[in-house]
Amino acid sequence: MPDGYDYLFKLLLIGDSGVGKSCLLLRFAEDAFTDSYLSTIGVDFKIRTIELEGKTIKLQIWDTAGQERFRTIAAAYYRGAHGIIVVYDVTDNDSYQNVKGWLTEIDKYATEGVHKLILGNKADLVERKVVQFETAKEFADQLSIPILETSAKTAAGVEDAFLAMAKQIKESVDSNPEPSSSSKSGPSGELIMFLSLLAVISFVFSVSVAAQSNPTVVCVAGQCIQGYSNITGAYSIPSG
Ligand SMILES: Nc1nc2c(ncn2[C@@H]2O[C@H](COP(=O)(O)OP(=O)(O)O)[C@@H](O)[C@H]2O)c(=O)[nH]1
Ligand SMILES: [Mg+2]
Repeated sequence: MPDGYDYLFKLLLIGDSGVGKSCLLLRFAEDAFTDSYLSTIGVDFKIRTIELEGKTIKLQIWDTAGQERFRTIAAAYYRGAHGIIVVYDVTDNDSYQNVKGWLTEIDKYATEGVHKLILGNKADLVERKVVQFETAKEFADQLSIPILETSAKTAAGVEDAFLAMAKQIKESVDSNPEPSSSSKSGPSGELIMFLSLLAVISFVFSVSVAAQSNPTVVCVAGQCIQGYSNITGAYSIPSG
């Protein structure tokens, strides 16, 4: 058992800004709550180890910033996640309407077969509630995505939500044993980085070779273009 655990699952929290992602993480990882906004810059993570069905599961939970400008940062984290939790605020209909958009982001960036969970947070604000659970549940059922209501403030449902996600992932890992429980299908981020770097190096190399003789043809990854090197050695592609 590596480092005292049987499984390592990476989870990701996404959803609009202000729905309570950081508070949910704080509640689950440290059993604490704050009334102030927790400013999240890009991504941040917390770890909590749980016991489930006699096994020790280490949950590494990544928190993202919901702002549009950070979406590209978050995208890289979708790929490594075993489970993604989409959070909306039950007092904010826009945040619920945007769940669809967040699910699209998952389809775009996450590994196929990633486990999903929708959470309607701030369930303690009963008087201000505008998104009814039945409505949200109907939507989630159509997509076969589990849904729960939580309150990071009172802690209601929070433990259940993360445990449900861990259970879902464990069942799937147990029924499809992979070389490592924490491995995912598809190339790793590191491999993609390495291949991109290789492509850049080979391009720079081809261009510098091309600069020696002009005009010439440069081929990168099977794509060939004809161009001319100018006096400074910079490479230019002829127009037309
Ligand atoms: N009443 C209530 N307020 C909450 C709850 N969760 C978060 N908040 C408040 O909502 C605001 C935004 O929370 P935060 O976790 O920073 O949202 P994030 O942008 O999604 O990470 C803060 O003022 C929190 O105190 C909750 O369950 N109930
Ligand atoms: Mg936050």
